[in-house]
Amino acid sequence: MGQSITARAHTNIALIKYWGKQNPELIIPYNSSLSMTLDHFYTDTTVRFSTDLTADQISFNGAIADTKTSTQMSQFLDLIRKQAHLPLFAAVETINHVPNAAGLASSASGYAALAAAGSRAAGLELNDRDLSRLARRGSGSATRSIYGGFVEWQRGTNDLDSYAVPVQETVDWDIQMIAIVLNDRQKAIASRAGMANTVATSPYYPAWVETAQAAIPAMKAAIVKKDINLVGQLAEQSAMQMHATTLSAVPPFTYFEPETLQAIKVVQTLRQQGVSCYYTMDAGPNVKVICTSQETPQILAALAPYFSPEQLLVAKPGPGVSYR
Ligand code: 2P0
Repeated sequence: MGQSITARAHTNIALIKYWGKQNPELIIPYNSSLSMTLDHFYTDTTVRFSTDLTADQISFNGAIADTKTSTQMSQFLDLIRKQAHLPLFAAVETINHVPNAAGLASSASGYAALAAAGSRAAGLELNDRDLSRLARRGSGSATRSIYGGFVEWQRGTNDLDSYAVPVQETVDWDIQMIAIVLNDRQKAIASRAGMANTVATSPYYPAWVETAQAAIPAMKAAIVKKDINLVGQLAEQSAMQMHATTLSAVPPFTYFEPETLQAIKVVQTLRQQGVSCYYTMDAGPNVKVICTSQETPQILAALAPYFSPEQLLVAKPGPGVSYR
């Protein structure tokens, strides 16, 4: 019986978005991305390889995982088995401390935690760079969840040189996010299919790659300056430029819903009143507000007429992977 290892990884929200793969099998992106890891939302995953098992046993929050999830996770475990020369099945228990359907990517924290617990349980001692490369094979956004604070996923061109690096691991200035959970319906278009369609058909896609790459050094400079307004402006631009590529895809599609625009309007109005707040959104309708903790009460009050307290989740910058 192998050792049982538990790892914790936190989810992250991209400020400069990842959108599109130059290599879908290895998950090598067309553009670098830059994110903030969140404190409140994380995944705890326990992995044990065992001679007693005749198949991988995978559970989520205490229940057996569905076939699609189990298959994806088993394929990911195959990468670890191959690297460790370990021909054993694994028992995997995952507890997601990401509120149900919060519109926060649980694949980011999920695959980062699975990479960390799985590799260690298999006897591999990976450094953070190799852990980031491994997590990348599960889900692109997981590449960044190895580190805390602000993190850059350097796109690279192949399996060896596409990984995340810390930009600012300890965030000692006032920046946080309010996640506005607009609805918990299943996404109409999964991000994986959405980005593939965009890469293949949007005439704006080459411009997306160029502008996203140019935004990375600008965002890093804004983080070094601890300039919330510059960080927010650049993040907002990146999000809307990404969403413009979906509108220009053939056939066109969008993740916007009416409530998305309602939330954006509240943020814009607050900003006109002098509040430093900016919006971003991912492959779903939910809006995340980038702001200071100081102004958060005022922003929550402005959102209150439209959204219930349960729909408004506040998160500060969080840490990288740890072992329990
Ligand atoms: C991001 N998103 O940078 C971007 C912005 C959504 C929009 O990464 O196919 O689950 O597993 O690599 O990482 C969500 O997509 O996609 C995502 P795969 P992933 O956070």
